This record gives sequence, C-alpha cells and structure tokens, in this order.
Amino acid sequence: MRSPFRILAALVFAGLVVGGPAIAVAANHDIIIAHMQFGTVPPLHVGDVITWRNDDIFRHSATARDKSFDIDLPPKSQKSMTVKQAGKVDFYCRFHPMMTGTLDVQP
Ligand SMILES: [Cu+2]
Repeated sequence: MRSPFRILAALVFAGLVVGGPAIAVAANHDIIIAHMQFGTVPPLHVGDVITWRNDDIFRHSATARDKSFDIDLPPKSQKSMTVKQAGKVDFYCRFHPMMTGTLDVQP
C-alpha cells in the first residue's frame, strides 16, 4: 500500500543517502609523461589506481627508488597499478634518471 507517509519517508531516506557523509572510493588517476617529464602527480590514497601514460616517442619507466614498483613504458603506451601503501615514494625513469617525481600516498 502506498500511503503519502511512506512516499515522504522514502524521499527523506533518499535525501539522507545522497547528502550523507562522503564515503572514500578508490579513484583513478593518470600521470602523463610527455616531453621527457613526468606530469603532475595527484593527491593519492591507498587503493587508488594510477595509470602511467607515455605520450613520448621514447621508452620510459616509472621506477620506485624503494623498488616497490617498476613500470616499463614503451613509446605511446600506458600501464596501470594499484597504490598499496601509504607514504612518500620517490620515483624516476631508468632511461633518463633526471626524470623524477614523488608519490605522496595518504592512508
Ligand atoms: Cu625516460
């Protein structure tokens, strides 16, 4: 039976769900390599997915100094990885060591 009260209750409930506290959801981020540089590193949380995208015509890598990841990136390719640990990780390109960056991962 659809009483006006039930419909009102459903609308209030829907409002609470939509306006409720933000729930952390894993996000997807692109880090774009172009012109021999790593692009902007976004704010990161554990569980997020990073897609490293190499727009250059040169082979690059995204290699962690602590060896926690080592992504090989042929020209015009992309690869994704899930961020597993909180903390700061410096990374560089094995082929062009002057290319560097830092992931800053929140829990
Ligand atoms: Cu490189």
